[in-house]
Amino acid sequence: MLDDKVILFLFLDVILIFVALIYMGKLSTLLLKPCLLIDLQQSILDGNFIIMYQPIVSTTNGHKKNIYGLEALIRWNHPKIGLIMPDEFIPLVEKNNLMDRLTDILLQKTLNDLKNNDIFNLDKTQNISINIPPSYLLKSINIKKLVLYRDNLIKLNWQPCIEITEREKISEQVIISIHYLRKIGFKFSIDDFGSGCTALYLLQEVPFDHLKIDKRFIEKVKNDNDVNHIITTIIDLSKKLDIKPIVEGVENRQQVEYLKGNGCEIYQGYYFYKPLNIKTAINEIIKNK
Ligand code: G
Ligand code: MN
Repeated sequence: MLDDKVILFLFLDVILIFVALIYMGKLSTLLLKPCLLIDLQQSILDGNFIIMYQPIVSTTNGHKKNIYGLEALIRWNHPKIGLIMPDEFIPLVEKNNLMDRLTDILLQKTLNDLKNNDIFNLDKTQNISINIPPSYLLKSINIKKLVLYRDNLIKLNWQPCIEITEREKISEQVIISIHYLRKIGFKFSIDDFGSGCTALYLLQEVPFDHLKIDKRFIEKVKNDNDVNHIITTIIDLSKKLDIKPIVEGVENRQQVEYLKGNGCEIYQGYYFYKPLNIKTAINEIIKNK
């Protein structure tokens, strides 16, 4: 028989675990996990997602914050948990074949935001980057939708750029779609470069406009004396291929110094801007024009 003291200790242990989970912000997600798929399906029907816009910054003309474009980033606005980051819910979306539906929501909401916050008084076209998984480009219906989005975005003075993630393999059919979409006016970035399934030959097959160097490489640069052969080699390679590199996840001045020293000119990361709501993002573009 367990005596009272042991029971009390066990009880305290359980409480401690709960406190630790609450502290780590994991409890709500864990308790709700079994319902998450149902909630996700419902949220997709209801469009319970919001789009944040992270400025991408160029230092080509010496300005500290010359905005080069915005990346549209989706967040799940869960009715009970609140905002959930893509890293936490995209695996569930992928596992349940809901990626096309989510991409439709991302495109639709981004277009709506840009329609409702126009930039007509700016004389320059701005870049809008949208994350699209390779599998989306396999279906002709999706290509037709993208053509319409291109028309609408260009009318609003936005140059659409598709960020193709390399989490999935990029098949021959996807390469054909990329060539077509590029021909009709989309720009293309290869996203999270170096972290996924990219075969180097792809850089030869597809004329990408940008190569986004994954933030995991940048994390390693702690000061401007750190030598990161992978970053410098990727920058060299992309320049030789005439693809402009964009460095993701820049969080401090030392990283910028180091990257500038190695010839990088376009950056994205908390050091410059966190993801912003559409109004703030557009205000920043106007302020920096
Ligand atoms: O894979 P992709 O590049 O689309 O991912 C962008 C994600 O990275 C976004 O969710 C964004 O919030 C996050 N992010 C953007 N800038 C930084 C940064 O400087 N540091 C970290 N850790 N994450 C960032
Ligand atoms: Mn991206």
